[in-house]
Amino acid sequence: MSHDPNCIFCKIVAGQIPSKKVFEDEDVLAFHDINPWAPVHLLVIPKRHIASMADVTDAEAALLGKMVALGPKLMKDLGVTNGFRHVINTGPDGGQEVYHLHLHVMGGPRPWLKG
Ligand code: DGP
Repeated sequence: MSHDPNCIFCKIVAGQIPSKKVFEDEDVLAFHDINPWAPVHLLVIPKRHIASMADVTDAEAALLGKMVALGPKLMKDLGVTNGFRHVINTGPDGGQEVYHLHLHVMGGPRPWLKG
C-alpha cells in the first residue's frame, strides 16, 4: 500500500496534517517530532506507506540508505555540531507507536547526560 488513509504520517505526507518540514523530495520527508526527546528531534519517513522496519524488503535498501544518510546533512543544516543519534523503534516491544516507518534523528546537548 502506498498510502494508508488512516495513517497519521501518510496524512502529513499528503499535507492533511501540518508539520514543521525540514526536507522533502520524491521519496522522503523530514519534519520535527511533535514530542521531542532532544533539542533537535527530527523524523525521517518514506513518503510511501511502509508500516515498520519489519516490513522493509531488499528492494527498499536504497530508500533506507537515503533516510539514514539524510540525518547528518539535516543536523548540520540545523547547527548540530557535537553529535546525534539515529533510532528506529519497531513493533510493540520496540516501543513503536506510529505504524509508518520513521527514523528518529536526535541532536543537541542532552542535559540528562552528566560528564
Ligand atoms: P515511535 O515511538 O518511534 O513510534 O515514535 C513516534 C513519534 O511520532 C513520537 O516521537 C511522536 C511523533 N508524532 C506522533 N504524532 C505526530 C504528529 O502528528 N506530528 C509530528 N510532528 N510528530 C508526531
